[in-house]
Amino acid sequence: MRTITIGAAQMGPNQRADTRADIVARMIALLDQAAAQGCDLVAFPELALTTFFPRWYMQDQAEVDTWFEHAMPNAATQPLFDRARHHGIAISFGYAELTPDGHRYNTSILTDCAGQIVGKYRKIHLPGHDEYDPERSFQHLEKRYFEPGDLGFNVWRNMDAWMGLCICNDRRWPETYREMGLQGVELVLLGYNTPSVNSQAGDEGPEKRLFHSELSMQAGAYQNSTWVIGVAKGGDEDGHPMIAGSVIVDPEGQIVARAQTDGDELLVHPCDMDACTFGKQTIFDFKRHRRPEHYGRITGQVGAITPDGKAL
Ligand code: ING
Repeated sequence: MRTITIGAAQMGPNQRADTRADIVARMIALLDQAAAQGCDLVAFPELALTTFFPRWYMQDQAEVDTWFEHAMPNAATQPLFDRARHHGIAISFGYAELTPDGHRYNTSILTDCAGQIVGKYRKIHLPGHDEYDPERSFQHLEKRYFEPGDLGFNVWRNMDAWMGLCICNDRRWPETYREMGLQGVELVLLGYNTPSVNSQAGDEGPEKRLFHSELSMQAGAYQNSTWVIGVAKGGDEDGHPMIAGSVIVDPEGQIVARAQTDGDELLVHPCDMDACTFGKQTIFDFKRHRRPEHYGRITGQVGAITPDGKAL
């Protein structure tokens, strides 16, 4: 048994006016709860330190950059790293990263139990658009404010397990999990900020959004025989509702813990990393069953092309 007791630290809304200190204090409170419940690792959401600012159209880069972190850890987050190290708890969380050479990413990091960063991921699948869209009931400007991630999908050895990171929209793409599955991943940590409604299709509400969110993570877990921890930042941010629905999914795709609220809420589950092994050695023994010679389109094409040559 290689059991890691994992806390999924769902966060309620971060308002535009909230300070980093206000937000980090809430994260530390969740971390203390996790320590009291024996957690070894705690996962926080995407863009945990701020409101989901890509919903706002901004033209002044200086204003945009107020939502970004110039270093990690930094003065605002050092108390979080210090508390995690004090508890001996590994953490992961997402934030907006501004690199010293001026690149901007939607980023997530993973630490070991001593508070050292052992993994960094920059979001590859950026949803939304890059210019103001008057047709939308609200904006989703991740393509405006972030560059696509440049680090790929990686897996790191941490706490005697193979761990990987992805972020929000990445969870909807099977390639995300398979890239990590082909590295033997046993634990995928992902945060998300998912609007409760579709800005382009009024009939898609929170129920369908929650269904798609769980479907995607359950499939990814099952098809790669890995644990998947999906952690929401939910609730009403400045009048914009986001789904909650954080889950812990086991390597057979079963949801073993699910958030009941859309606020700050800690899910805790003892996750045995050895539970990944049977699936990897049988139904998803990739070396015995996969046929990459027939998968050329998956990396050879970007968009769909019908047999009569029509690009969709
Ligand atoms: N948010 C959403 C997500 O992928 C979205 C955007 C929602 C895209 C629903 C498509 C359908 O969960 C982020 N931040 O990626």
